[in-house]
Amino acid sequence: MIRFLTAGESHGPQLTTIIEGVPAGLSLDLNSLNQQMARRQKGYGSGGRMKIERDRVQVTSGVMNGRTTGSPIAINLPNLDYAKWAERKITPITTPRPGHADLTGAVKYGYRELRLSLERASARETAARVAVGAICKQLLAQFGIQVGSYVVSIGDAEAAIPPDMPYADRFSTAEKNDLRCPVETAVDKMRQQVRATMEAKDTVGGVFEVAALNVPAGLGSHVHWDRRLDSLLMWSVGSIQAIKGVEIGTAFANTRLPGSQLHDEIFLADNGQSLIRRTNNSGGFEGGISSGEPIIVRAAMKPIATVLSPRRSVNLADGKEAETVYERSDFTAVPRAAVVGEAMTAITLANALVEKLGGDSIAEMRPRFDKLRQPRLDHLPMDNVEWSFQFS
Ligand code: EPS
Repeated sequence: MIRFLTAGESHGPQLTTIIEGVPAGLSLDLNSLNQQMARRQKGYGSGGRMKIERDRVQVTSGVMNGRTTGSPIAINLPNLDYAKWAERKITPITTPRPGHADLTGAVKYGYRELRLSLERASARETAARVAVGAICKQLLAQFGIQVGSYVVSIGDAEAAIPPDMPYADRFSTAEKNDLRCPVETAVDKMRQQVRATMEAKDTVGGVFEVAALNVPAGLGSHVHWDRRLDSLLMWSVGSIQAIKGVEIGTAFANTRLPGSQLHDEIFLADNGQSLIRRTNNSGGFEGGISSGEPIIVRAAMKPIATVLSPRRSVNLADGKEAETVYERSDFTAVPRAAVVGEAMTAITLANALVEKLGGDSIAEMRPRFDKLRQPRLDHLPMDNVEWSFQFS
């Protein structure tokens, strides 16, 4: 099982991560790992912090001579901003920001200084997730699986993505602009939305989409709630800071269609051997199991809680109603969050693949992958005889 833990405060010395369960023999390309880190740092609407950090992973365990050993992988990510904080006198924060973990964190842990909530709730931690996701992406790539993302909307500015636009084109266009917008003609509209937000001293949320391509059919399971892979994806992507809604495919819009029009009908192709779909309204899942179609995860990010214009709150130090005090932050983080969504999707899918294939090493996984059952007539023989339930 692939699992990971992160530690680290937003303005502390570093983020520390341990990843367990990555099979041995995966050759890790550190440059490509660092490219993933850089992708997360790019995004119009970021605050000053992204000009300070230059995220580069330091791998201190679990990788020898460029290959994973099967041992836990330890990763350090220094916070360059720490140098300033280490010598700073810290002004107390006693007025919780609505929408942030300031108040709820204090209720839960009894903090007498709200910065303690802020430091760990901060989305700085997503840098560690992207490092883990980058390793998982390299694992998935060994089996031809690709995970990409793009921003669907920021505030009211929406990219009208033609339904037949290939995913490769969506990814490559998104990669070329700092809004991660997949449709060139919508980039300016999104930029305008973010600019207006900055001018209004406000913050804005949005929706991003993650697509996983070439995922084999048969990952996940319908037999238990905690093995449904679609649910696990909703959980993992929903755990990203400020994500408040996740859907598989166009789940909410699908509620407006009758079942007869919604469900992806099954056809024969490949000389009558392969079972194929001509639509993917299911977003790549049936019964919590991957169908072999692209896996689509859409996430709604709320506007960031740190708003430049003061919000009404209560100063816990003197018990009086007061306005919030601004801390440097982002105006929007939707383009960057999409990259984090990719990471969480990659981690969840890599775990499902390892579960399906078993194996302590890539070499063991490969032949098992090649033998996976496919949605093909010759892989799915039916008994086709009358039978009866006999439970005892
Ligand atoms: C964040 C606030 C900002 C963001 C930060 C998340 O940091 P700061 O308070 O230092 O200006 O830039 O995100 C990151 C540091 C990052 O690496 O993504 C918050 O409060 O969540």
